[in-house]
Amino acid sequence: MEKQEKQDKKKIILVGIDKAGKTSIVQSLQGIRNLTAFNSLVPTREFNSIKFQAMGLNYLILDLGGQESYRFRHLEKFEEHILEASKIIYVIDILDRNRYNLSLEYLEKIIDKLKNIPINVEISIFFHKYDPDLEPKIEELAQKSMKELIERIKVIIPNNFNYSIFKTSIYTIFEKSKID
Ligand SMILES: Nc1nc2c(ncn2[C@@H]2O[C@H](COP(=O)(O)OP(=O)(O)OP(=O)(O)O)[C@@H](O)[C@H]2O)c(=O)[nH]1
Ligand SMILES: [Mg+2]
Repeated sequence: MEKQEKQDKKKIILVGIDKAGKTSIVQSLQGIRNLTAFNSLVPTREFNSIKFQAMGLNYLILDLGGQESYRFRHLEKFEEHILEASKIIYVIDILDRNRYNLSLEYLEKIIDKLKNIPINVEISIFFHKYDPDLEPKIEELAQKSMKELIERIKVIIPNNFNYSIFKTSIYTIFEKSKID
């Protein structure tokens, strides 16, 4: 049972291979909507820990750098990272088909770690960069990829784990109105 006083504090772990879009998602959650900021992002070194408030909740987000050299270290320290976390978000770049295998291998390693940690953590999987304005051909490919990925993820994550899959994009809330 979760303690009452902990309910206003949420720790979230963001993980996935490099360039998946994790840091962009954090900026987006923080309300940074400046396109230049997204474009000038550099790979996260080691990890970033970000605190912010939204809708009356205090969030602590651990954004784990996804470059190869960090991935190994994060796995080694996973017990530490996951401590008191209520959610893990695993980010997969839906447009990066060539690296699906790599991304799923990393996901599998994380799930293996979780199997040995007695913690009840929600898992969200983001099929990210599913932008609202994808070209029809790319969109069609993305649809197919999603189905394939969902099947593969079912094999990786045991049935008794609590997980959900989402399509995401940092551009989703972008709106334009015709004024002339
Ligand atoms: N089209 C598109 N590009 C995105 C989206 N989110 C992020 N990007 C781009 O993806 C690239 C990588 O984004 P980052 O947020 O730095 O990726 P990361 O997962 O933090 O990478 P590491 O820190 O190396 O692990 C950047 O050029 C972003 O602009 C999205 O929703 N759609
Ligand atoms: Mg990053």
